[in-house]
Amino acid sequence: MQKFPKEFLFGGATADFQFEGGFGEGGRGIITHDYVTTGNVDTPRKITYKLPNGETGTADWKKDSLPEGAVGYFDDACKYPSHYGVDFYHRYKEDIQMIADLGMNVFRFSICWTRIFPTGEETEPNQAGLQFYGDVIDECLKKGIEPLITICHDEIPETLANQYDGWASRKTIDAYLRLCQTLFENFGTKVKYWLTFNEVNVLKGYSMLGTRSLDKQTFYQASHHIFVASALACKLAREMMEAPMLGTMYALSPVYPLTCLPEDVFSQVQARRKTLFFSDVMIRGEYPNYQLKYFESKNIDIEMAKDDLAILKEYTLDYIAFSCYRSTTVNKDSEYDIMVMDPNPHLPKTKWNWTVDPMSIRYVLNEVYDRYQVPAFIVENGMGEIDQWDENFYVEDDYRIEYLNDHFQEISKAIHEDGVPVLGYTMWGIIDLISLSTGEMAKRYGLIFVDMDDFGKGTLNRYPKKSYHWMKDFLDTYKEK
Ligand code: BGP
Repeated sequence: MQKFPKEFLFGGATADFQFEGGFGEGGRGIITHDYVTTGNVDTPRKITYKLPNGETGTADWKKDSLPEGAVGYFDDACKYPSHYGVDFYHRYKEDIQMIADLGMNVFRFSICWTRIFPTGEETEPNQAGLQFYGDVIDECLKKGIEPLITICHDEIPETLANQYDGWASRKTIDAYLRLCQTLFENFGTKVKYWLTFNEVNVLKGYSMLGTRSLDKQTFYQASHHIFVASALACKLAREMMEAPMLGTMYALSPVYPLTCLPEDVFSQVQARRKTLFFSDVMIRGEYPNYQLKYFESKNIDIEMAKDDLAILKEYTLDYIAFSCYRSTTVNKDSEYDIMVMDPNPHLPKTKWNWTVDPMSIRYVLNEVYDRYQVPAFIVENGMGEIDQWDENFYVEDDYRIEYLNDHFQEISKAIHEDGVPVLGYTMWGIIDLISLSTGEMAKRYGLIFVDMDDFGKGTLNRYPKKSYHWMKDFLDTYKEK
């Protein structure tokens, strides 16, 4: 394998509500994810809600919309994973040290919006929240680690969701920009790499967008507001910081045609556009024709303010960031949904049906560079598995080592054989954390084992896995000094 360049950023990635804990501490307000209960592959996660007439119920947070007027609420009998995370809030020094000891030079984490603005509506930020993230940033810099900040990772303050229907309202743009301005003001001299949003192409419903309805009109209207918010964040960043790098993160695990039947191949083009539409708007700076035709055919009418299109055109992103875990297939009869797996007879799968496809990462790197000619940053990739540990909490995760090694080879080829400019790689959940899709702890991605189970029980102590030692050697050998 050809070596990764000296300036290549190699590190780990996390998200606040899956990792931080510290619920209710330091004046943190409630985010929509705080209402989502735990679950696993067999019992999908639920949102608990309350109706104006006092009735209560639960809804599947992936598939159902909440009934009219429903808002999230807490029920003591349920487990809420975001409330405990894996306690990064109290253990950040130890965690950052373990990452630094690997020889890594970047750490991706996200800001909990309500640590900074507890309801999203305040005009003055919460100092305790700023202090916490300031301390995390300083700790990273002290250890030679570049902080990579996701400003908004799939969450929204509950107040903005309940009062305004979240991103369905333009009011949320203003609230988001207040957050950006505060972050740039406080951390602008220390942080260069920013992500305006996480997986912006697969945000859905109450827990992620703060919207109660899942219909297409609401979804695309909310997405439009996010596009404008992100573009205005770029504008602000360039006014307030010296040479910031602004990206947005997209879920880009690729889709392949199931066969070479021309209809299957064209289905793939159409399926991929459902994903690339988002980066087309935010990097090329305009709504593509295929999407305008789609809106027309579905009677979707996006309400825009006078300057919106000009703003999108002018303030585009500096780089494309993406997650890539697996690949799926599509055929002429598929109802394509990026989250639904169509089988690929050539690839093995994990327990969660995620295919293992190292070449997918080279494929995506080439695809996005051909399309946009901006640098790429792989900010999520990794293998979620059920680990077994011995009495010393040692995990022999050879499957993860193989997965990572195979993916790194493909990234190296994209850099050295294809000439794609790749800024870096942050592996997802470098320290075991809670799964987004199922709320489980059992789906572990880390190089570092965390002693906690699906019900929040355990010491939360950290232990290096076999893959931790492997990664240290790998970076020592394959990263230019
Ligand atoms: C991405 C999210 C992450 C993360 C990851 C793995 O979609 O950005 O927050 O969790 O996927 O998914 P999961 O946790 O469901 O295994």
